[in-house]
Amino acid sequence: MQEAYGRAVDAILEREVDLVIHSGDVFDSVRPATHVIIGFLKQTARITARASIPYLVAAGNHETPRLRTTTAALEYANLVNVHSAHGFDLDYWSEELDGANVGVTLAPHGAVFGTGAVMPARDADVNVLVTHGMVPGLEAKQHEMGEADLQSAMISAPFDYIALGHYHEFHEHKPNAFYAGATERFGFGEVASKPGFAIVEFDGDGLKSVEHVEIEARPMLDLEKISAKEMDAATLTEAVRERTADVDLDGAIVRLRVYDVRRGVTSGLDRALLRDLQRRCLNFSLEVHAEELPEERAEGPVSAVFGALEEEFAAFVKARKERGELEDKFADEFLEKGRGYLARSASEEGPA
Ligand SMILES: [Mn+2]
Repeated sequence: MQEAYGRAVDAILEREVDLVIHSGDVFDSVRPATHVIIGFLKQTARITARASIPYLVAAGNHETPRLRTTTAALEYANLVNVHSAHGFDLDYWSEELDGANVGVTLAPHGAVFGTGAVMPARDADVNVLVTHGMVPGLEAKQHEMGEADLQSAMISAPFDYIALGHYHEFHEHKPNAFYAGATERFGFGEVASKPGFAIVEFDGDGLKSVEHVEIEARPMLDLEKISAKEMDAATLTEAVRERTADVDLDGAIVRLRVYDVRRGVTSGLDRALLRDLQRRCLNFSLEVHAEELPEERAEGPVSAVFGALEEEFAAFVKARKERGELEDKFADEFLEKGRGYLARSASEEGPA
């Protein structure tokens, strides 16, 4: 993730922008690992400290503490002159940039609930709103626990531009409201995504243009699944070799799923072949499943990585019930209890 962010910073510096806005989920948790924080600060300092470009962040759902007393990791960003809004209130920033008074209203995840209409500042020449969540009507395959639905009252105020965060794709919601998209792909469900950021230009009449700038993403390959029903270790080794033979694996994130694998077969796989694959790929994962090759669903090879958690859980229980691993009565109770816990955890993460 750090590498992708560094490439985004390279591209941003090349474009000689006047202001950088991050619309949230800088970090994927309230307490990110130290090397993740350091990596972010190092790259961000190239924009703020070295190039003296102002940098604003409105926190997303992942990095917003549930308790007001918890310090958010985004607080560190202030050390490299980032203006970050990661609390539970709206924030306003303004500065004279290139002869125009630019006013930016930051509505972080913690301030989205309970905030109704937000109005542009009267004395700004260019008015921008930054917020994080799902816009109404967005048919997303990506759903997460604790995400916020943005109220249309908030995002229909007459801002020159609304910078939206949360959805990983570059997406136009309205002519003046866009998701910039993520700088990295986060799972096999996003194989087709184009990571990058948005360059937004203004002139005397307001918004002039919005352009998606792609950054180089590491290749992500989901190889054709193998059904190993009739295979012993030697034939499965050959099948893996065949699947990976004519593919450009170097530096890629690669997944190969094998189904119907009989007991003891994987321990006999050719270790040298696996080591070679792991060496060539940035990440090679051989997923071994004892169950049968699932039938492809109509929507294609979209993985469950970003499926709604509740759906995933229900599918998990259903599959085990059908295979006889769970007794019917227990499965139904388990499902109901689990759903209850999920709902409770979602509401605890919400407005409270
Ligand atoms: Mn988010």
